[in-house]
Amino acid sequence: MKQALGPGALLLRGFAAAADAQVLAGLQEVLEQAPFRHMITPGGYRMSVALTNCGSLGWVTDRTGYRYDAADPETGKHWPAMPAAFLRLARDAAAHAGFDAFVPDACLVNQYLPGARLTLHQDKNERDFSAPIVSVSLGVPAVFLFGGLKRSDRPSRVPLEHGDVVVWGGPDRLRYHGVQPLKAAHHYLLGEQRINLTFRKAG
Ligand code: MD3
Ligand code: FE
Repeated sequence: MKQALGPGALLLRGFAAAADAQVLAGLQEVLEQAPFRHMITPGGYRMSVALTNCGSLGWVTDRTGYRYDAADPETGKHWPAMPAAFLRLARDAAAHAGFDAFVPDACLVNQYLPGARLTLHQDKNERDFSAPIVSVSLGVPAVFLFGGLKRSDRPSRVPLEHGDVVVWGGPDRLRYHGVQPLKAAHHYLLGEQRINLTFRKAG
């Protein structure tokens, strides 16, 4: 089922559910090479969300700022390759939203445990804002905050559940967004965690 969240934001409820086992197998391979870790923001705070990356570029933050980097700062090695099941899912979801031939070069994997959250922010470290962003939610449900072009615009609340996919593009690409603190719950495949895969064309 397709639901428009804005002129360029399409929610595909349950789109990833059929492929969840393949996606989670791909995630295990990524985590063996690049485990979840808590990064430090430029302001000096430890993120409550733990993260890792796969693909040729990964999103990283430290005291010097936010950026995309080909290397994992923990090891100095390249990020793991994007699993085939990840690429397929991102490409198929983008195509359903009208973006043909979406080939992401970066997949940020966020891990939320109870209490973890993402404060309102914009994604603007990418080179090309014309490419969409595809976001895949797995595990424990969360409340997504979808704001406006100003931080002060009151966000709407969108519940996101296991298998939900959102494709963001065009006029909604620079909207503020965040995730409310995760409520404790259990998911039969993922236990206490929520995982979000965010596919981007970053380079
Ligand atoms: C709306 N992650 O890592 S991506 C992030 O659930 C991030 O972990 C969210 O925001 C999460 O930066 C979901 C959803 C997303 C991404 C880009 C957007 C929503 C967006 C750009 C514009 C508007
Ligand atoms: Fe974001």
